[in-house]
Amino acid sequence: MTGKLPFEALSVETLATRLGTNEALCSKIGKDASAWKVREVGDGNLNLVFIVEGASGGAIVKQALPYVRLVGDSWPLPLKRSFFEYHALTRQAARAPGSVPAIYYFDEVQALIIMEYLSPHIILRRALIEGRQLPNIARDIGLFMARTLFRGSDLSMVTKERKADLALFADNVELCDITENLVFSDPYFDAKMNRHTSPQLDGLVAELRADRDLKVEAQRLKHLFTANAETLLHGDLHSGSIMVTDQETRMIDPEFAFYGPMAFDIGMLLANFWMSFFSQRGHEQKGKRDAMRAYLLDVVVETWAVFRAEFSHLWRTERTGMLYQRSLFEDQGDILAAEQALDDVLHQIWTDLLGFAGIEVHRRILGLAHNADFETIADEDLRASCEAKALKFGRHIAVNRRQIHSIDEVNNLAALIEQENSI
Ligand code: SR1
Ligand code: MG
Repeated sequence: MTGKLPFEALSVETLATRLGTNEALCSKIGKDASAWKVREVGDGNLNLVFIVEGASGGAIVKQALPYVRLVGDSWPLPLKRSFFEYHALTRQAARAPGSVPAIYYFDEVQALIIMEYLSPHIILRRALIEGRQLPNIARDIGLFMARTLFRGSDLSMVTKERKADLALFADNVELCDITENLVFSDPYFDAKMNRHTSPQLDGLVAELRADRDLKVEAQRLKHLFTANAETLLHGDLHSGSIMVTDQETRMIDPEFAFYGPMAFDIGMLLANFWMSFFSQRGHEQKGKRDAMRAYLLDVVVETWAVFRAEFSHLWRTERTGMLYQRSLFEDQGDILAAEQALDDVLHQIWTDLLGFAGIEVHRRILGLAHNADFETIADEDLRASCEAKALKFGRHIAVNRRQIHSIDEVNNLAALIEQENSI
């Protein structure tokens, strides 16, 4: 297939014909397209994802559709998200080597990316639902976030290059629009596509939607999201965007990439660990999950610790951008001032990530796009009880984020809410 043909959505039936002469794919999996085995495995909300296996290996073919897959063609969505995903993956590969799948080929017109087939990796969210404790995720994700967020910012980049990149990703308008509405606004009023476990959560949902402090905080965070173009974000860093084995961790799916606040990726990610924590009770039929709950809280602590340590390391060794220049600090012999500035930056990230985390919890329970952690709990009363605890937790950390000073404080709150009988 050449890049000149008009867009056509691939299918299991057509893929081998359309990509049978693609050199990048043939060189990875074998030239005999008639022997290729094709499966469509996309379980996300937006795209087609195929695993293609040939005589000498496998590859992933990911293709954007001109609409939101979850909703259908009543919600058009531009194909150019594939372009942003491709460019985000190349930057992440350079800034955090080994953390994303290798790219073999990109076709802008067909909106498709051919990339490394990660096997035997599975989606992190699935592993956590199954109760699997992965030993390296906190280290790997903490490093990924520190490296991509620091190296994509004015702390590190050449300012002209960063401004050009900012302009490039500023065009990812429709994907930002999804986040702006689905994450920050829709959960807090009866937006058309919202749903929640009903009638069990009706009362609590009404309470949250009438909560003035919460709504103001959500809009402050939305303001931060849209106005603080601090670094190149992954933009959708939840446990469904991470693939794991016991040893390895890879981040995937950065089609929501754009320049935004550092705290967004971190808050969204930690929220997904906390949601996993609150959902464990719904998955306890096959054995107690106390150890899993403890593991998840440890993962939160370690992820934040690794992020801080690596970010601090990069601050001390790679601060070559226009912000907090060494000429003002270290070069004047004032190392302590540089450390004070680092503390200040980390403190701001901390405060904001709690807000983003709280809002992410709410939107996964009240909005359009729910997550499997809760959705796979078949008993609706049990699911609602898990969700109610998560909602309460999310509200507390979003509204009180400026008064919360440590990750242990947040984890203690989660543990206390989990032990409450009344919800
Ligand atoms: C309509 S898209 C809904 C959600 O799916 C993606 O994975 C993002 O999280 C988005 O918010
Ligand atoms: Mg995705």
